Amino acid sequence: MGTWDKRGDMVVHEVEPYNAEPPPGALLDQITPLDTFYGRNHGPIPRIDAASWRLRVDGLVDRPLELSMDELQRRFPERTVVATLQCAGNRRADLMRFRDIPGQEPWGPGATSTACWSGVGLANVLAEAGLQAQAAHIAFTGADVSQEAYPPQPFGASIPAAKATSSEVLLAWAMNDQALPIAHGAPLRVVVPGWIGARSVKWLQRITAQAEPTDNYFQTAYSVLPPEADPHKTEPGDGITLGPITLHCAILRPDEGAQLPAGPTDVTGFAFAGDDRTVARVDVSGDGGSTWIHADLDAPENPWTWQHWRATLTLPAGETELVARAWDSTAAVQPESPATVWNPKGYANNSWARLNVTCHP
Ligand code: MTE
Ligand code: MO
Repeated sequence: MGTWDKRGDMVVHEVEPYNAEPPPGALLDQITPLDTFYGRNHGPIPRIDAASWRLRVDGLVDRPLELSMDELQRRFPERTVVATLQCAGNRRADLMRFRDIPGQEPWGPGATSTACWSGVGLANVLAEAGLQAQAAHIAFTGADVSQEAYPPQPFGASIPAAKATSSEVLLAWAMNDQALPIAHGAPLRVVVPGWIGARSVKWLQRITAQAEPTDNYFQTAYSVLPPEADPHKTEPGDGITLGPITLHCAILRPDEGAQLPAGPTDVTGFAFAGDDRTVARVDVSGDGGSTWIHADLDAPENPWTWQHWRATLTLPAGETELVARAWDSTAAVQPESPATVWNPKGYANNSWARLNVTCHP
């Protein structure tokens, strides 16, 4: 196995920095194996000496901290949370088919995966530092320097203090009961359940409490711009900065382009509501969206984890479009088409999942 220790059938969008997603059929398990978990990187993996590594906590706090891994593990209770990570660029390829998005990776539906994360609650560490009243945002800085930013800078993000002090946000050193792999942010990464992957900063070095969101390049880079905007000539504030994930779903089986016998066909996928919502219903169609049946939907494990679903459709001979759409606990439903949600950087495509199969009599 190479540096990335990934399975052989990953869809690799970029080798350096490594950007790859598993094929949809590999996401049927509730917990994604480490060798299958998607990877999204903006720069080379930083070299960190675990022995001399320290986490700094500073800014608008009463007691700035500097913690070794040993101190983190001894001073705070360990916590485990199952959570789905999802890149904001997931399913960009479907937006690109509607209208091109130059210079961005054509992610399919696999830029998402679920792990069982262990570490300490960010809330506990912030409580130890003593957040001051004006500390409305918590900023994270990683150790990797990205050339995508001008001038090059470490990857960073921030989240509002209200989210940062909720029980589900972790500083994680383990993934699926194993040491966090270097590729996924060792020695320590942030996990912000229900929010876009870009806020879960890997190779964490520093946590800063501040009055405003971070001015790190990647905070506003992950924004939905109006369709007419030129992504190279935008000012901070031109777009909607992404935080909570939007309701979406994916069809995992059958495969795109599959040749199947006509008749009863099992269709499987997942749906994910994002933020602290859950999925309430998934509709599945075997005729391009003319008629629908309700899928059998798994109960939510918690609000931050995908829910798998399955349905049996009776498919006629010939070419057929399978469609799935999810509804969430607020009764919101996914938009029908990529045309509605197209944006210049290709984020947050949550239009109905569609896939073509051919059935023989
Ligand atoms: N953290 C750092 N330091 N550098 C990065 O490039 N990529 C972010 C986030 N955290 C990134 C990062 C993005 S865009 C996503 S979607 C997730 O990490 C991907 O996490 P994974 O590679 O563990 O799947
Ligand atoms: Mo991402």
